[in-house]
Amino acid sequence: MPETITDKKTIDVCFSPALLNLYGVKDKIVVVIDILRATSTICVALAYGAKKVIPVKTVEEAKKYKSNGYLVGAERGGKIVKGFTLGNSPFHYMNGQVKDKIIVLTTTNGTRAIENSKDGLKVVMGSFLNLKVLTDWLRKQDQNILLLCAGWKYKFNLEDMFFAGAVVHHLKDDFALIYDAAIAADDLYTANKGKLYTTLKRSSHFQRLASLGIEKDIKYCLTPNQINLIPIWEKDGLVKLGH
Ligand code: 3SL
Repeated sequence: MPETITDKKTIDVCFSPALLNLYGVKDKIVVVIDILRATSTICVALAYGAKKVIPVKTVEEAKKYKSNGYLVGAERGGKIVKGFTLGNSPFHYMNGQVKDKIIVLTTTNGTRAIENSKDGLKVVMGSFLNLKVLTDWLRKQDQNILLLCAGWKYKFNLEDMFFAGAVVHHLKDDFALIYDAAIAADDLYTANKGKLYTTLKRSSHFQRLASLGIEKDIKYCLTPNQINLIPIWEKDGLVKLGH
């Protein structure tokens, strides 16, 4: 179905931020996907009362915010960056300390993908944690959608494609799949939806996090519909949609 002969809204998937220049974002809703773990953790921080999450690309920027008194999380290679007490685990943001605070976060891939998407018509965060509320909202939007997978250092990641497939799967009656990435993601999800954990177990980032002893984070991030909000970009950071 070539693009020119559909008058339906479209949904497409970009498998790496390195490919983002092939897709215009200005006229699309961009859903940033880094389910392990940045976009899951951002959902958690807002669900536990953070006012805003400001994603920053570099550790240097994060340090500046920290020295100005902000609560700052910093992760590289799956670990908390030296000198910080918060990293990118959703569990770091589940205690009272984030309530009513502005949180600053830098992660290896996720926060960079968010930065790169800022020109999107609307920019929202997707994760299994907020799958239902996200897809219900997206279905009602009258715009084309781009699902941007954060990947790992610009390389393709299976878990982000899997989640993109879940979103496509839930929306494909209302949106046209005009390019093959959306079809491939939907196929991956459809074939494996009952075995999320085992399908992703071989993936490189699952293995990376497991080798750091954080399977608890993986299990939580792969549990659908724990959170009933959508983080959306507004001015300089991510806030709860409709806050
Ligand atoms: O790459 C990222 O942005 C992170 O989500 C990676 S990690 O899960 O914190 O290792």
